Amino acid sequence: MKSAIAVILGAWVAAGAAPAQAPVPLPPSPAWVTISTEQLRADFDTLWAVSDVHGRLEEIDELLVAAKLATREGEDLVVWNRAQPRQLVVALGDYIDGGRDSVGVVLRFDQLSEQAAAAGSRIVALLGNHEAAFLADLKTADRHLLSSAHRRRAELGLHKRPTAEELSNSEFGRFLRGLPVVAFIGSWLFAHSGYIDAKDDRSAVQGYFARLASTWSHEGPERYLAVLDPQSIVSDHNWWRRRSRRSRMKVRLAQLGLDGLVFGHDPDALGFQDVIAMDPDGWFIKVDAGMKDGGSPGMLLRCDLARLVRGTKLAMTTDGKPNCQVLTLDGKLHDLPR
Ligand SMILES: [Mn+2]
Repeated sequence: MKSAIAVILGAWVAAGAAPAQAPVPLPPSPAWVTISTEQLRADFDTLWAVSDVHGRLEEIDELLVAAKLATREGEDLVVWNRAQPRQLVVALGDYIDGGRDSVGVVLRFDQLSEQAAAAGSRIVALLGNHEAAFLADLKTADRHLLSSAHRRRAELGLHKRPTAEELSNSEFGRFLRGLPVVAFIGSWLFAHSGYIDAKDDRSAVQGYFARLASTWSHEGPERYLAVLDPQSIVSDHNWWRRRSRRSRMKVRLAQLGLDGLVFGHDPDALGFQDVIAMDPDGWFIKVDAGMKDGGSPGMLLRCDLARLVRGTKLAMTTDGKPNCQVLTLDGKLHDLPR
């Protein structure tokens, strides 16, 4: 017969007093960036996210200036604000296609990433399906992308009317080929679509990411073809529509020690059109604000790390209230809709 102490001890362990499973037991890979909660707390004060800028250079410049992440040094020159250290900005992909300056947007993130790193901040730029489509098959480059390359030819070191291949071999292509697919930041996953197409058990979820890393170890078009699969973590649309899928996503995230997902890709995700929003349970934040078709002039997710960090985890809410806010072009902060 079990002693009373063993029963109490069993209940205590089951209640979660056992040592927590280490979050994200995944080996390093160029397919992802990992920033632990400890590292977050040591290096940053603010976590920002933006998604689906889609060639809208003027809008993203204005937003970054409104957020004081960048300053304007001329009509077409925006640089990282060196007076604002300890900022972590996650860009969730789809820099190109839509607005008229796709190449300008990519070069802006490229330059700002370097300037931010030199000034005690960091930009983590992730891959979107539009970049993957270009890198998988240069023939998909449309005339808007190529005319944006033509206008930016001096910066790219290219001659008049560059081809998609020349664009791919320029700094534009070099930056895009360096983009990882996902970021594990604290206890949250960041990815363009975010959908994890795996069974719910721990080994299936770990195997899913092991396969992604193995695909990513081969450079070349096949890695981009893989993430263009309609069920991939970069390309899946509308997974968030069904409650059953949302609950299974929570299970899969929990298998990695995670408790949140930040994603873009669908401007109507979670039932909110063209605004950054959170689901009522506080597990998902969608960042696509519909810049592609001009649904909004864009907005930034802003999270104060002092509010967010709880031990080794990040908390989306405090007493049911969202911990992050939304910054609009006028520089004002708003409550996150849910
Ligand atoms: Mn997309």
